[in-house]
Amino acid sequence: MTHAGSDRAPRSDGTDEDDGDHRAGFCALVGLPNVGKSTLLNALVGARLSIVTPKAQTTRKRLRGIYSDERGQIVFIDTPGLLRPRYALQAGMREEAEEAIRDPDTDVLVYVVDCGFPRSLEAARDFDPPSTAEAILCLNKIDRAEPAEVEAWAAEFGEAGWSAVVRTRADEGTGVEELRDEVLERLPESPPLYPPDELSTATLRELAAEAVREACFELLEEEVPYSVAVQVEEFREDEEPLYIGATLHVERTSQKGIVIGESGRMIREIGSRARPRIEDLVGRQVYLDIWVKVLDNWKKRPGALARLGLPKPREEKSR
Ligand SMILES: Nc1nc2c(ncn2[C@@H]2O[C@H](COP(=O)(O)OP(=O)(O)O)[C@@H](O)[C@H]2O)c(=O)[nH]1
Ligand SMILES: [Mg+2]
Repeated sequence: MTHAGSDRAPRSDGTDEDDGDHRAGFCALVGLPNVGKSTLLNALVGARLSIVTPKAQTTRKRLRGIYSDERGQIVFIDTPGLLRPRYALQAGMREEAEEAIRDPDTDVLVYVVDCGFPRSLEAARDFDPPSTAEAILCLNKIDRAEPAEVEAWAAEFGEAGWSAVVRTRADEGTGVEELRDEVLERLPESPPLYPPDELSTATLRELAAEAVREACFELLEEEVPYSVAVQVEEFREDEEPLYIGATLHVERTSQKGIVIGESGRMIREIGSRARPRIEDLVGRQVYLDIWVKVLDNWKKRPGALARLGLPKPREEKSR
């Protein structure tokens, strides 16, 4: 595809009237848990916005990452994995993903599969894309299958009516540029939707809270990180270093002890992992203060989920 104006200097004020063939729109990344959606979002945007861990179900709500160049702007939407919900938080997570799929504003849908996870290929075969969006199939984790197999799947899905099939290895950035190009050329002509220097619609507070949660997933075991919700209560930009006060909510008293650790060792380790990541995002030094509190069974209580700003099921039956 050629761009008449591609050698034109990018405008940063977003008020360019001569937009030519500039494109802009929304692209949702969807698929089963753990297939690499958040890794892709970060690679596509070129910033560490979304939590990536080897553990499934770490993404709890939609997160927007924005990519802009002189050809156009893509607002990528990372979503929770399409899982079978077992409690209120998971029901809300599932609805988050489904809303992104059905949303008439979603121009392009990227359905992500893990080449080393047969069930995700099965799920792609069963997936029924909405008529409102163009659907691209992304064969991710190509390193986890034989090249001949990947080839065969690419042919199979190509014939099955997907608008495009792209092969990626998201953790190393392979194929990411091609995926971005395939998305971009399917977006409508439009001026930028957000200022081109913006990386996300999430606030720095929200991204800081996610960085703390990511450290929890790396350092805490079994069910404990799933029982953690983080809220940034104080974000004092007029102080040097930037002061961030966060509360880490757990579900039970026994978990509080684990998260704090012997003589506070664990909570200090969580803080020292999260802090440099937050500093990268805000571009300055950060003082991070973390408190641990018990919020009984918050994952199962729609009221608590709402208080924490987490998705809750829309039609919760009264109990
Ligand atoms: N081998 C391999 N691992 C990957 C690739 N892409 C992502 N991962 C890993 O897969 C795990 C899950 O990734 P994540 O992005 O959190 O998946 P999500 O649940 O779909 O958002 C992480 O450990 C990633 O590092 C890939 O292309 N190859
Ligand atoms: Mg994720």
